[in-house]
Amino acid sequence: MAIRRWISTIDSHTAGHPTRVVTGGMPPLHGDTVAARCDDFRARFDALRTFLLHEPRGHAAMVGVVMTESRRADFGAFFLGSYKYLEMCGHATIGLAVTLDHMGQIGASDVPESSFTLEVPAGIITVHVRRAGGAVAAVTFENVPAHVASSGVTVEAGGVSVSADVVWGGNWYGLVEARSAGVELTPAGVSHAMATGSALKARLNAMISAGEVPGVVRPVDSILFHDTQTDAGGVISRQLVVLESNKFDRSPCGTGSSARLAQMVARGEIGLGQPIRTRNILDVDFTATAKAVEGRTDAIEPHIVGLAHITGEHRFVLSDGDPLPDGFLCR
Ligand code: PYC
Repeated sequence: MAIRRWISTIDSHTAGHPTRVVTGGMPPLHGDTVAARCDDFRARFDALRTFLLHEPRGHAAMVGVVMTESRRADFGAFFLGSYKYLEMCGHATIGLAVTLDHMGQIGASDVPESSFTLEVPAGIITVHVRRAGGAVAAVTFENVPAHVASSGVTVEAGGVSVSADVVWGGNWYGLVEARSAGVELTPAGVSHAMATGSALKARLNAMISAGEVPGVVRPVDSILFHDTQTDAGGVISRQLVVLESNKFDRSPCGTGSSARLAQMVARGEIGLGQPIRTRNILDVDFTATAKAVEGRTDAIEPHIVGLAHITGEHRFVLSDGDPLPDGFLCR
């Protein structure tokens, strides 16, 4: 069998959502910043994204991370989605931190905590890895500032009429109360949530491009459905992020949790420094805390804590005569 291409990866999952970190086989990229290198990759090598993320090597929910040199931080990385490039990705940042630890790149396993800065297209973030008993026990990332851009936008689509807040958390989100959309935040409710969420996203984005949503110019990447609960441990935001009609975030979503923090602080539902738990439909939590941003009252700095687990090490190849070299996705 003649091999025309190979790419090696280390895969992990963060609260159920997959991350595929590329460890070998990528071409050199041009650009002074990580955002510029991501643009270069997109212009010249987008077929590598679909090769790695689409079927038969991946699937709609797969997220990839390409590491690249940074002149401003300890590491540089950009995020590949199955449909688009992401400016920031929280679950994949946690997956990357655990992968770097697995590769021995961020300190010895008996060191209780290692920290590094990471340049991503959205900006520079700080990541802390806490270890216990020689293994990673928690990863915290201090995200780019999050803010509410517009609140109380009425969106009618998918058979429902809801009120959405448009919020930046490293990606753009439309935040919708799950109950108001008839969405159930359980594994059994996922198909209905994806149909309703993708219809709401399409309608909200049509409103944004028509200039009907004051203060918002960029389309939302996802709809985040949420419900608030409390228990003896405090506030829980149960949530489900719908990215596309066939794609939802299995994790509580790092950038979505950041957006949710900004919304809850803006509404006075939580205070700065008050940790909440953001919980996915599989009952796995992140801990999320809003911190103040110096010189800004309209934004918060989200600190998100979670954990990832390595699932495999791969060497993906393209063999001669493969009829689907770029992979495929079916909606
Ligand atoms: O965790 O930020 C996140 C994320 C975005 C898309 C998928 N996961």
